[in-house]
Amino acid sequence: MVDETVISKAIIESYFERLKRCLNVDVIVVGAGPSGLTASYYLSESGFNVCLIEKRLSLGGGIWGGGMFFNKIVVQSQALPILDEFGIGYERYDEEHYVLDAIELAGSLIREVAKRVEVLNGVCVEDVVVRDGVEGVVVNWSATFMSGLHVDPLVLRSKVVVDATGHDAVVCRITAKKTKAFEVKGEGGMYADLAEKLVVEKTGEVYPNLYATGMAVASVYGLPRMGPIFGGMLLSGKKVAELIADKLRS
Ligand code: 48F
Repeated sequence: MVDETVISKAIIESYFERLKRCLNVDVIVVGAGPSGLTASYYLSESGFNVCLIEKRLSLGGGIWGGGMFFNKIVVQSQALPILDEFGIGYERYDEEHYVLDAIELAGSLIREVAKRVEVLNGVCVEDVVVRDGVEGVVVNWSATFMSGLHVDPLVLRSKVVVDATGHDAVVCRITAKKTKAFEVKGEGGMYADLAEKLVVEKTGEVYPNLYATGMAVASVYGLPRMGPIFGGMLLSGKKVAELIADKLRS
C-alpha cells in the first residue's frame, strides 16, 4: 500500500540531498537553454560536479518555439558532431544548412543533462558572491519573486559560474553593476552569419571565474543576434566547457 507521508518524506529527503550537493560544486551554470544545457553536459562528461539552475519549471529556454512557433530550427554543418553525440536527427537543407526538430533537440539535451547534472528548476539567481572573483550565486525560489514576498535568499558556492541566461545576461549584468569592472553592452541587430561566428569566438571568461556562453555573450559584447539558427549556441556551450575544464585542471 502506498503511504502519502512516505511519498512526501522520500521527495523531501531526496531533494534535500540534492540541494546539499549543490552547496559546493565545481561549476554552477545559470540558465538551461541550448548553451547552458550543452555546457553542463560537456562539463559533467569531463568529470566536474555541475549544478544547473533554471528559473522556469521547464528546461530548454528558447529551443521549444523554433522560429515564430514553427517548431523547427536550423544548424550549420560545424555543429553536426554535437547533434551526433546526442543522437539527434537532422535533414540536409543545402550544403551549409541543416534542419531539425526543436522538440527533439530540447528533449534530447534535457534527457542527457538530467542523467548527469544536479538540476534546480524553479530557482532564480538574483545575485553573485564576489571576492577575488565570482565564487558563487545567491538564489531564491522563482515563486518568491512572482509572489513579491520578502524572503531572504540562500547561497550556493562554486569555483566557476557560467552565465547562460540568454539575451538578459543576468549574471554578467549583476556582476558588472556590483564590480564596475566591465560593461554589458546589450545585443545588436540581426546579422546571423556574423553573429554565429562572433558568439563562439567571444565565448569565454568575462570576469575572474565568471564565463559567458550563448546569447549572454552577444549581450556582453554588443554582438548582433542570429534568430533561430542554433549551431552557435551548441558550439558556444561546448567551447565554454572546454575552457573551464582547462582552467580547473591547471
Ligand atoms: O534564452 P536561452 O535559450 O539562452 P541561450 O542558451 O540560447 C538562445 C536561443 O534560445 C535563442 C537565440 C539563438 O539561437 O537567439 O534565443 O543563450 O535560455 C536562457 C535560460 O536562462 C534562464 C531562462 O529562463 C532560460 O531558460 N534564466 C534567465 N534568467 C535566469 C535564468 C535567472 N536569473 N536564474 C535562472 N535562470
